[in-house]
Amino acid sequence: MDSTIGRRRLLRGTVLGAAALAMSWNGIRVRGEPSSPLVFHSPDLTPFVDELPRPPVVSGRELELTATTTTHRFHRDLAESPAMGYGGMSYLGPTIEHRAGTPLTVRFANNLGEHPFAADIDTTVHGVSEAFRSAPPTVLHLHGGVTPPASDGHPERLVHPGQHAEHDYPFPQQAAGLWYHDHTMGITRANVYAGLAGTVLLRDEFDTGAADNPLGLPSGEFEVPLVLQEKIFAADGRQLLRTTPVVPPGSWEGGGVGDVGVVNGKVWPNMDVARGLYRFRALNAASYSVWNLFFGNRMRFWVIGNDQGLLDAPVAVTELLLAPGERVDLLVDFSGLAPGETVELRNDLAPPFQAAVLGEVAMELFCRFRAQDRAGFAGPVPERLRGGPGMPEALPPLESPTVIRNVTVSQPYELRMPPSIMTLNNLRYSSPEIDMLRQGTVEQWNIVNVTPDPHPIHIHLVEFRVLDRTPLRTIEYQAADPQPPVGVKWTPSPDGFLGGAALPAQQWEAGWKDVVRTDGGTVTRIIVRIPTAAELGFDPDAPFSRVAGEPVSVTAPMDVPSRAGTHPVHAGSHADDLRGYVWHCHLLDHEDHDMMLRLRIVP
Ligand SMILES: [Cu+2]
Repeated sequence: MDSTIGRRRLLRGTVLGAAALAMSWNGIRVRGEPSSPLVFHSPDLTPFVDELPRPPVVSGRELELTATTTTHRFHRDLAESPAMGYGGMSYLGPTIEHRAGTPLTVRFANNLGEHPFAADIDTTVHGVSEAFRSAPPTVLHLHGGVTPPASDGHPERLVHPGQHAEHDYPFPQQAAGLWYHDHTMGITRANVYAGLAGTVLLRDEFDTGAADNPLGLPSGEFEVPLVLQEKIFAADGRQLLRTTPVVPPGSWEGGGVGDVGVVNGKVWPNMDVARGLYRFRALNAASYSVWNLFFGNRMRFWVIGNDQGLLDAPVAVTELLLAPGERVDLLVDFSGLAPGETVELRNDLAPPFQAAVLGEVAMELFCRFRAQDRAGFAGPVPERLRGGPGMPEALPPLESPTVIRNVTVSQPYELRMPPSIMTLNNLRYSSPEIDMLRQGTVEQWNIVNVTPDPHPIHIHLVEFRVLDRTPLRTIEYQAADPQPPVGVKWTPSPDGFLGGAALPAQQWEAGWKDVVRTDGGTVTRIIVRIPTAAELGFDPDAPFSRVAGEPVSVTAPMDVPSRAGTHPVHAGSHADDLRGYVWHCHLLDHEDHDMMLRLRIVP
């Protein structure tokens, strides 16, 4: 069993770990089959007893958004759980609806009390201090927003309890389903899991969201955001951040799957639907799991858009893979159901190696739709969405890259659970080797994933297109240029180590993206367009203060409470001002430690 326990954890946690193992079995009932003694399990819960909530919609040029600690009931038969929410909600946040190209200012405030996962915070992780337990900082990131650096929600620009930050969003981009969530250095996984996430529906003159929209898409009650997550609950109703007793309390886990589906904040909810077409804006807001989504009756549905906007035309599918951070814009036709007939949204993708070795299994159910008598939206599935009259321009062909950038996704050689650290380019977050992307260029990123597991890679500010995925002869690749100790950049070219034919991007992932699923042992190629300051309307390389609410070039006090970067291994970024953006794995445990690097968009 030693080989499955983190050595770093073992040294200081053997006794604690054994105690946790024993206590977990007294306190938590096992739910269903199969079950593993190495995984926590939710109590038995009856599905479909709660109605699917629809988050309230807010809009306007100036919004206030406050993060608060709350209690939230996830299921009729569960007691209330400590949680976090935005904008007065007990969990998640309101849906922000906004017109692209019009500025939005969000006054973001931190009103958080003691962290619901205070005992689970790992202060050995980069940037995390003891104070985060009682007075958690938070950072607001608008995922997919084309946002000036000072407003992007840089993970080091912490907003502490009692503080606020102004975020300016010019949105020089097209209609898309974006989302906002916490991005705090080292505790993003805890803050998002607690509830700090919400949907943004960005509109434009084509995708207006109104009933008379020129694309003929369902709107109003027939357009529904689905914030999809999975969780584990304790018998007392508390949501559990931990997934396994193998890792002692207070230690970074590296990620694990849940055993119940949560949609818009409720466990396995029901939604009564009219017998017609619906538009679902689905988001994988989970910490760790990639899902293969499908309907229980295997009915066909249509993908009309993904992360950054609409596809040229709807793509009919019966299932699709959705990784954390990714969004899909779906049309689902319930007109074939008889009144009272039901169909579930399901998943059947088994968890990856790292979770499967603990006995973790797929979380198979999200929610149920029950057909009403009434007919609903009667319009057909549109034939085209782009490139015709009253439509946005067709997606442009892929541009030829002028820069080839090899990046690696890896964990150190070791047989342990969890790994001691996850890395991009074999570097820590604090590495001074910052990727410089030159404005106006087109880059091809060869994302070389040498782990056995999928990792969704998200790049802030830019949009990209997915080219293809090619199997990598991983062992030979690593043998030819062995991975040095963490901290030494390691990005060998995959040329000469490809192990098969390139699999082109799926038709439904052909549009503009900001997250790409990179599979284990695979080279994923994306084409990244680096925007210019003129195109953006702002300087993407402008420095900004690390202290929210203060101007650039203040003499930043070195005694800011809970100041990041105190860990001796990680103390690498102590400049007063910040600059640029980040790119990272969107598995939240991974981005916390340390699968996140800084990047700059330079002239
Ligand atoms: Cu990852």
